[in-house]
Amino acid sequence: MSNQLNKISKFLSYVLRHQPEAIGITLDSDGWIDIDGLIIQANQHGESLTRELIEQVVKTSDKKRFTISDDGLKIRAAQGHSTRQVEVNHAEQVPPEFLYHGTATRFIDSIKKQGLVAGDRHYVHLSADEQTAISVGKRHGKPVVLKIKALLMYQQGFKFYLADNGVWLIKTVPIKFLQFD
Ligand code: HQG
Repeated sequence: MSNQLNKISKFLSYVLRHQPEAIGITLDSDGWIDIDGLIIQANQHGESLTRELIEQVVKTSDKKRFTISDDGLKIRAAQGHSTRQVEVNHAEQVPPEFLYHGTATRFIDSIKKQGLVAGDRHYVHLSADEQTAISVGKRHGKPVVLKIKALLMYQQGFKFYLADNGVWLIKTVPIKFLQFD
């Protein structure tokens, strides 16, 4: 992805996940915003945005971070929200037997005490494969992958959600469902 598109991707993450109010937009409760309205507000706040640029970012995003609605009128972040404006109605799904969480070794002591917690985000993010988990963990330091007994959790009443882009979401993972080796 070019520098220009990368910058726009960061801007879209910022306003669609975290601070829509920074450019005076309001997301609906599922996280959607009208693309034309977003472009007008972004330009008024010094971010030169066009429909073509948005479409290129959506198409080339390595993690499929953003979704354009079927009618082409709206956009939202697929997952990763922290703003209170949004509680995306992600699809509830039965998880596979195991899911993975990539983190950094420096967090392990705390995770062993508290389990996995969502922190600033609405959900803990889990991956279906270990490779993705490693790259997520690397963002924070020396990566380590935790294996989660997902199906067992589900059978015990925990709800799992699958975001538009294949990321698994859950509110919390208690220690007893985590495998550290
Ligand atoms: C850790 C990226 C201490 C947790 C990725 C993680 C993902 C604890 C960090 C998405 C803890 C939070 C999410 C505890 C959890 N004590 N640390 N009890 N419980 N943690 O960035 O999962 O590029 O909020 O292990 O690809 O790293 O944004 O979450 O290391 O999909 O599109 O607290 O973000 O996508 O960090 O990443 P984050 P994450 P984007």
